[in-house]
Amino acid sequence: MKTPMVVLAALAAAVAALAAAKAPAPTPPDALPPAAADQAWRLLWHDEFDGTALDETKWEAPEQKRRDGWWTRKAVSLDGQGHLVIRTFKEGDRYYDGCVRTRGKFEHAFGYYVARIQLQKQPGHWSAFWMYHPSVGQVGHGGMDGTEIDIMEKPWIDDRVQHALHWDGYGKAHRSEGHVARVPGVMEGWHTYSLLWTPDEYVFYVDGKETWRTRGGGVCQVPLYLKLSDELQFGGWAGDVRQAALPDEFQVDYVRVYELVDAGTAKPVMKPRPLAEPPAK
Ligand SMILES: [Ca+2]
Repeated sequence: MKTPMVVLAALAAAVAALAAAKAPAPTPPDALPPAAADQAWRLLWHDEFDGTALDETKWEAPEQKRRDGWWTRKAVSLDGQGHLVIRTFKEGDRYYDGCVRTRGKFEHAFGYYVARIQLQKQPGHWSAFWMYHPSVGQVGHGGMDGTEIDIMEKPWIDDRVQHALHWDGYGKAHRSEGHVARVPGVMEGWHTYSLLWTPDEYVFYVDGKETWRTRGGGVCQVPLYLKLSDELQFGGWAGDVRQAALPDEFQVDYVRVYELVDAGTAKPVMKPRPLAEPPAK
């Protein structure tokens, strides 16, 4: 029995190496966190936003009222130069913006999640790169059974970037943790926003530099889907969109998800921990 298993393992490793060699490395390359000697990062899912139409095998663009505006598919486009564009605009009496999400198409736990984004210019609305699943609404087990992970929220048109976690729903049991990082120059040009999510902790980065590390909520152990969204309000967190010179937009160069695998077998190494109640305060 021993020899075939060894042969199979070697074959699996060879196939994994071949697959890795065949897939062109995305550009620009990502500064991935260091992996252990016997482990490697594998690109699991990505969209480079090439072409002229949103890839609907990967994303859906919901249409609904959202805060003081409306999410519309008309706000979501590809520019033909490799970028997703999410616009904020006024038409008639209504303010519109957009959202894309991988609900039901790509849902995953753990790994390294990165998006390269050029932010909006105007006040009154906020861009965000985040992860969500309705399991966030489950009260109990802290955030282990579902956590909203806000990798980047940008309600301010200055150097501040927010990272945040929300769990146990959004009602009385709601809990959250957040951190505001200062990133000089973040409003200009392209920047990456990323998350290392392991079963034990979250590490947040801007431009590959660590900005926050936490175990908030006990760390989510279940899959979440990806969201890129804009939200607007008539006064509030980001200000008043009625004061903004519209249209405005933010752009996304790519979203990539890497998983940590065994360098020999190419099998994922990060496994969920059993759910537990958070310690009593
Ligand atoms: Ca919970």
